[in-house]
Amino acid sequence: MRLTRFFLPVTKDVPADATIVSHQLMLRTGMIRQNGAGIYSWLPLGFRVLKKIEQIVREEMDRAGAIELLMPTLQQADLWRESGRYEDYGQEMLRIEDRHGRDMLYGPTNEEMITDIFRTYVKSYKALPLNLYHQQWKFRDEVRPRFGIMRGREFLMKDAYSFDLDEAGARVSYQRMFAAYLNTFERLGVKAIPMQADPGPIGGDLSHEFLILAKSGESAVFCDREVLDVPAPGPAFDFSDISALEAETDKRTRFYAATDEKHDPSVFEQIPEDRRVEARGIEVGHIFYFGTKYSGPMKAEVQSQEGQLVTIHGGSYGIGVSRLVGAIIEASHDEDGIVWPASVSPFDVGLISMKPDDDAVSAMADALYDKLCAAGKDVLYDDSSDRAGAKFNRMDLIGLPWSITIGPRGVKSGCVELKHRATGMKTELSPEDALARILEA
Ligand code: P5A
Repeated sequence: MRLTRFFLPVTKDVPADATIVSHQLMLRTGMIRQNGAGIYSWLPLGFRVLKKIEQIVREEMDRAGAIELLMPTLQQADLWRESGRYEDYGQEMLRIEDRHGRDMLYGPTNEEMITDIFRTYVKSYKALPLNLYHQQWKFRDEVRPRFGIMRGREFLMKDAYSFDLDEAGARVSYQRMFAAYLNTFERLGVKAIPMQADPGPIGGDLSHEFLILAKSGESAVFCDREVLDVPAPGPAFDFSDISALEAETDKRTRFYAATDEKHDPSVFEQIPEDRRVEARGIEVGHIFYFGTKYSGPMKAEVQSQEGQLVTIHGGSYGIGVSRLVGAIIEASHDEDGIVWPASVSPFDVGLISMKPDDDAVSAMADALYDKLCAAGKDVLYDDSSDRAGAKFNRMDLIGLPWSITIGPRGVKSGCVELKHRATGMKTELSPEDALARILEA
């Protein structure tokens, strides 16, 4: 993508209510545009990151055996009357009336709708376990939308829903998502720690939040330092191995880790002092086991092997896909701007032409641009006539993992400058070697 053909409204103007660094950087780099309180447009740079995260989440859900579908944003109030949540949800629910006077709502979550789909089609134990998920926009009329997309009113969530014959099966499904989340966050380049959590309006008796440690986090968290060092299960993990699933969960849950709502100082103080971590965290995922909370009142029943009608046991599993864009920036930036983990970066490489009006420089830059693209890399090619300093600052601000600079001096010596954003390391080398270095990274 040539910068002169792209839409990248970089700006210095940041409103005073942008108090945290990720919000400021997303506005400065032209990733998002606020359209109303807690409501944002995703401009091209931000949209690219959102799509990358969505795709990694999708691949890891699929790997764990969940099946993707898509439910609408608007829902009928009647479904929520069946579960009893229509009244309970209160003012966070955006209620709408259609032209026929029917009560509708903009979905804040989809437990009722997926339970309705399930009960319509699934009648036998043979279809279980089943896990269905989608990635869809939600609306919650938050009292205090803040921190940009981090606590929005409209936000993108991945929500998965599991269906099992009994509690034992449902706990395995829960552990499967637990392990899948660890792999997902690992691939997104962040460390998210599972912590005991309060189920809130979703309900149930078993719930974990996944939190990224960051100073700007909304939750106070308390944990044993050891939990930070447990590695993710990894891509070779067998999600059908029930004892391995249990072991993965136990490896973490045996260490103390809780958000303030569940914090028990008397247990925390038994941890050796040098291992006690008191920090703040951003909640990027939340998983729940709620048994028959929805299947009971909504009569989601299947026939068991013995021919009996059994009410299914359910769980739901959320990831804050749009919140993750901000959370990743909170965890990965420096004084010059964003430092994207390679897996979610909006482009893989920035290519800076120092003198686009010089034919020799352009020829060298164009040739390298073509080679990088042919090798499957997404390149942002700065072919603008801006000053050198402005070009470098902008490239650092948007934080692509690699940048390559080509100027008249390099044309003479046959060299380009390769810069690694995370370490700041710069190397002079031939265009071929720069390409090879990027491809092997
Ligand atoms: C789980 C999936 C649920 O809604 N129902 C379906 C369950 N859980 S949750 O914890 O309430 O939300 C899941 C994740 O969504 C993100 N999130 C938000 N992101 C941005 N702005 C918001 N206002 C917001 N509210 C929730 C969080 O990452 C949360 O973990």
